[in-house]
Amino acid sequence: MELKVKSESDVDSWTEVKLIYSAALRQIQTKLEILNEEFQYVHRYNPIEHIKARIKSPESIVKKLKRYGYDSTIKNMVEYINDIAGIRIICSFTSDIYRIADLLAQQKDISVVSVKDYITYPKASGYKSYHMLVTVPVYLTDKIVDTKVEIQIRTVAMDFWASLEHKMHYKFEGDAPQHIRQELVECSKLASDLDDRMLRLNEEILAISDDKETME
Ligand code: 0O2
Repeated sequence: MELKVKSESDVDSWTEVKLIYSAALRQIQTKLEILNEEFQYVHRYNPIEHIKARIKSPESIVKKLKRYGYDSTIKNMVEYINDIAGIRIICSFTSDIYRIADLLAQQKDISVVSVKDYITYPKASGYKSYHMLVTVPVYLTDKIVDTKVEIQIRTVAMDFWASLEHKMHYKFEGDAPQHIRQELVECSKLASDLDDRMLRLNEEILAISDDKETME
């Protein structure tokens, strides 16, 4: 599977597209690292466990374009594929997810295009995650390109669940046995319960350490 190359310059365009999306990813990644460091300094903890960034492979882009009914051209991929540049932020607690999303949305050079809150409104499969589609300006020698980046923010438990469900989806090509799907829905509930309990425990631990500090 290959992107249709209409002219020699399309090859250059793909290289340029990759360069621009990589630059956009790096910018968001740096912003997140700065926010995380500042958080550590001010609040003495890191809301971000880790970050994964990737550029979607040409094969996956072509597959998605096909699914959407578009020809595999550079123009179509830039216009219709929102997750060429994707970044996944893994947080410890659900409250951190909304905090990070707000902090990103407040940044002057980031424009939020759309938000999908699959945490408040989980998918029927049990999928939970917070998705933001943003644009960030990439400054090139002769132009500024507002570049789309898809940001997924989730807890460690949500990520663990999503990885297994993703594996299942590919293994059974979307036609998984009912009992496995059902078991996954139940696991998603268990993961949510774990997230809620860990959040409550963390708040209790913080409150106790705050009390201790005031007494000292
Ligand atoms: P892959 O293989 O991970 O790249 P859009 O990107 O907006 O055009 P969509 O599907 O409407 O398309 O966007 P949405 O709902 O925000 O989902 C985008 C990505 O979230 C998906 O990318 C998955 O990575 C992830 N995702 C969404 N739903 C599920 C789910 O039920 N289970 C799991 N495990 N992941 C999910 P892709 O391109 O579909 O797949």
